[in-house]
Formats: sequence, structure tokens, C-alpha cells
Amino acid sequence: MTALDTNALAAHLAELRKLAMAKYEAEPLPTGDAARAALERELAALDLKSNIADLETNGYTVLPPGKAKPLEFFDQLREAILRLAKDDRSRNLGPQSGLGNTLFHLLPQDRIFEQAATAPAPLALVTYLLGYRAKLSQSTGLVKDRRAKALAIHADHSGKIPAPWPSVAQYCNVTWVTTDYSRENGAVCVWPGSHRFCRPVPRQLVMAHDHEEVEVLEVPKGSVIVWHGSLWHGAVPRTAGGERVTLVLPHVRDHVQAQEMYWATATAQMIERNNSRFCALMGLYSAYPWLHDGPPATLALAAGTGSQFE
Ligand SMILES: O=C(O)CCC(=O)C(=O)O
Repeated sequence: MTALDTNALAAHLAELRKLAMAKYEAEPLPTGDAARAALERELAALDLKSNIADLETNGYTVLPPGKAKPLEFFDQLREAILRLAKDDRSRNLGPQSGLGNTLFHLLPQDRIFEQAATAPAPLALVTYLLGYRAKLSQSTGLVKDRRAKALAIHADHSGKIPAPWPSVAQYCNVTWVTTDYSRENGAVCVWPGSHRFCRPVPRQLVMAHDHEEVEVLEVPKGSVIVWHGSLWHGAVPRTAGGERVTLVLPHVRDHVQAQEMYWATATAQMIERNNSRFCALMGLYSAYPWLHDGPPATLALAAGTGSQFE
């Protein structure tokens, strides 16, 4: 096997970073005290204060239908996922897995996923948990039918962040519910407050879906659930006919490696039609990675000023 020619990849990344810097110059992301003030304003304007209280207390919150996007958007999202499921090329975990039929790296495949990733209310909650430079980590469609098993109770920090975990989230999950969640429909279940344990789920509890502390999130289509990466959660098995269709958009803090390489599949058109926040989601302001061409100019800027990128 010969080594990959990385010239094209380096040139692609350099070009996207250049476009992203132009976006940044037009619309810098707030840092430090300005970031705190900007977030405070956003949370007030979007009426998300009670969601922040939920995140702090329970480790998760639910945006009710109408808050993230209108209901029709969720119908379009479901249709897009089901259309892409017909021709899926990802290394699918299979309909019988606890995650169901899994479609990975959806973002570049339909613009609707960009619209979901940049929806103001869920994104403000991501900002609260991970900061303005949070990166998108996955864009995964889950389609579950009655073959879907229970999904083991786990925390998303597991396998990514060495335990014991810091109390500040390094990863968060934004789950778009495009079909009603109920116990029969195989809803997500959570252990409220477990994000404060800062440790993985003990082996003896991974299949404890009926534990008295575990709550099944029976929420209607149109809801968006956001949770802290340390929250213990899973899903109950689907017993009903039909399909549960979900879009999962996990995010990471800037220093954590995203699971999917968005900088590799983002296009100039995607950058052109979006703002600087979207460029951050794509990892285009991150100090890494680099190839033979060395660190990006953005890193030199940060080292030089000590203030542009905090
Ligand atoms: O939607 C589900 O079934 C669970 C998804 C999940 O646990 C995850 O993405 O971490």
C-alpha cells in the first residue's frame, strides 16, 4: 500500500481555513467576559433559563416542539434520513443493535442537517455547555424498528475522556426527535443528576433500564433533547411497529478531537453560505490538525496576540 498523497487534503484545508478566517474577521466569536455576556443575552432572548437549570440539576433538558424549529422541519428531517437510509454507505451497526440502523456523517449529504446544526436554541445550549468554539462531532441518523434492542446505559464521555471526568462538559449530545418517543417506541432513558458522578456507568448498571432512578423520556415529535457528556443514559428496546427516526448531533469542546472529520468534507459553498459559528462547528478555527504545511495561520495569530482565540 502506498502512502496517501496528502497535498490535496492540505490544500483543501488551507483554503477552507482562509475562507473561515474571512468569516471570523467579519463576525468574530466572543471570548472571555464578552462571551459570558453574549451567552447571557442569547439565553434571555431565547427564553432558555429553565433549560439551563435542568442541565445543571439533571444533566439534560428537553426543548419542546416549536422551540428548536417548526414541526414541519422535523418531518423534513425524518424524510431526509429515511431517503438517505435507502442508499447508506456507512459502516452501519445494523437494525438490531441498540442504536438501530445508524447512518454516519450526514452533514454533507443534505442542507437540512446544516440547518439543524445551526438552529439558535439548541446551539445556545451547546454554547452553555461547551463554549462558542464547540465543534460538531457527529451527525448521525438512527432508525429503529422493533428489532432494535435496548441500548446499554452509558455516558458519552466514556471511551473519549479519561475518568474521573471534570465537572465541566467536554461533549454534549443534541438529539432531534422526529417521531414520538414513548417506552414502546424505544425512547431514550436517563439517570437524572448522574452527570455529577463524573464517572462511567458501573458494569452492574449498564442494563439496569428498570432501575428506579432511570426515567424514560416520553417526549413528542418536534422535541430536542440536550445532555451533558457525563449523563448516564441509554434507550429502552422498541416493541412497537413502525420506525423511530432520530438525528443525533453530538458536539465537543475545541480541544477534543471530533469523531467525524468535518474539515475534510466541508466545501467552500458550505462555508460561504454560513457564518463564523458554523466554521467553528467544522473545526476550522482549531489549532490542529496540520500536514506537511505546518500549523494553520490561526494558531500563529492566537500565539501572537494571546487574545483572539481563548
Ligand atoms: O437515541 C438513542 O437511542 C440513544 C443515542 C445515544 O445514546 C447516544 O447517541 O449517545
